[in-house]
Amino acid sequence: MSAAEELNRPARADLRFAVIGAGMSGLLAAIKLEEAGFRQVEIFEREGDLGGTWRDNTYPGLSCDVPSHVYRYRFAPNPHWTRRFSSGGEIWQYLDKVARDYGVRDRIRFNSEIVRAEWDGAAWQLTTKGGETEIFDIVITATGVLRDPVMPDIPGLEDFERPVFHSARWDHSHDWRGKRMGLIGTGSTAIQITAAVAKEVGKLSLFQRTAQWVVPVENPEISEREQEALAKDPKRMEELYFFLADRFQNTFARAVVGDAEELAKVEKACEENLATVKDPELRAKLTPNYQAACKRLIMSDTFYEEVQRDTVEVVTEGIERIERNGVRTKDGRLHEIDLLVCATGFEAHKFMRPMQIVGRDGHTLDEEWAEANRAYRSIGIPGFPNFFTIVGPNSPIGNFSLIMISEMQFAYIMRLVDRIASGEAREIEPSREATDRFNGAIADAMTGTVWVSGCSSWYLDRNGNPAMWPWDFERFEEEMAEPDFNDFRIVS
Ligand code: N01
Repeated sequence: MSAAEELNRPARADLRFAVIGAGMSGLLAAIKLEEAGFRQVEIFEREGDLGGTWRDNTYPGLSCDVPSHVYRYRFAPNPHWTRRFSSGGEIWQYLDKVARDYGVRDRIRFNSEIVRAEWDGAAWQLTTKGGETEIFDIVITATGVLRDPVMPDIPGLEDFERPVFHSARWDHSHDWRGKRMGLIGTGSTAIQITAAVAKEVGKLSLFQRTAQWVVPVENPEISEREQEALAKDPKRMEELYFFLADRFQNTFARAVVGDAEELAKVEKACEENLATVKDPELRAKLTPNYQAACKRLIMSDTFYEEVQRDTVEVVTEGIERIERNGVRTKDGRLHEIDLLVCATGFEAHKFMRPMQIVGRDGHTLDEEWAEANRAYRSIGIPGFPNFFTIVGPNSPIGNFSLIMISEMQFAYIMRLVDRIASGEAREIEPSREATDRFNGAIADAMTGTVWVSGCSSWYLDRNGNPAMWPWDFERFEEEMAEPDFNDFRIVS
């Protein structure tokens, strides 16, 4: 360690950190903790590789619907994105490169699922699936949101004798080209798959339970010349970052939290896009009966074009059951298929569970969240000292670049960690009163959002409340700028 680093070392650089998860936000935490001078940082990853959602999802057509030049770490600009919205593979490569460049990859403990975390009155005892235990002063969970796939609860699924898999576990050993594919679901994933496979599939039966609004967003290539120009001009990349962030924050992100004018623009764009479907019968099938952006809005400028191909049939009749060789719909028809893909979403409200988490006085997270997942500003939970969460409940997951959100949340967490590192606090956790106040304000503000305008979506928790951020970006920036230490229970 250099003399300067030595001087900047926090008083308690020997603090032991556990970072749980090596996806986008876990990598961020590991890199930033190291940068802050902490040397005892263990990164636990359940799977055999890093990258979280960008590792798990490899389906045809996968891309991110946040522009790449803002879907990156602030500290690691990438001039080489090849499209405005890059492919999933490219994003995974970016994360992998950042992890290597910052020396984190080699330190990740892969295939190390943490099954239990227990506060023993002074520290956290973590237990891996293999039964090993280790002690840490601070735990940071970065376990993601759309992590555990949900297979549809349709009778007969186990009887299907041909390849069947979830979209987030795509089995590339089966070539779908020229085959009859069944695709259940019409969320962002299924729409991207449809747009990608329609041209080459033998036949695609798209089983749609609910129609979706689709806003057309172009995805042009970024030429090599442009990439080189960006590489030579970091300032331009920085300007691009802020330009894109600003556009996102002031259009779509405002539309969903009560800006009627912006929402009207989104609705108009969706309606005009839908009007490009020529066949009135197909158009009627694809017409949603709820307000645009109530469900997560889908961005695609190719879906309507591709779904009109002769190779695609949109099946709106409900599914009765799955049989040996196909899907039987309620009208008695058997849709024979060679390969079935379930793009049926994720368990979006589990957060760090099924990990068992036992906080102060034996109080468990399952007890704490028995009625609803309530955190303080998404990052902490009363009764769970020195335990912090990136992208916890009510994070702005659908409205902005999630990387930017993680960075802001992590910077906030670091302000709390500083208190512990400086020796001012031994334990820090949000107070119950502050957490209740925060969740009360969230509940009040939710009534003005589009998510409660009458549709079902993965945004809604088991009580029907959106687990989202109901305010604009400025409010998020304000809340993340500086912890109000009056809102915390601090033991010194
Ligand atoms: O999952 P979903 P997803 N029988 O939960 C249907 C992000 N993402 O993987 O609407 C029949 O949205 C279900 O029907 P219904 C993005 O945030 C981003 O597509 O409930 N159908 C629905 O159509 C996104 O929102 C990107 O009636 C069943 C679908 O399955 C989130 O991930 C790309 C069913 C599930 O849709 C999740 O998207 C991909 C059943 N039993 C994903 N069960 C981009 O960046 C469920 N469905 C572009």
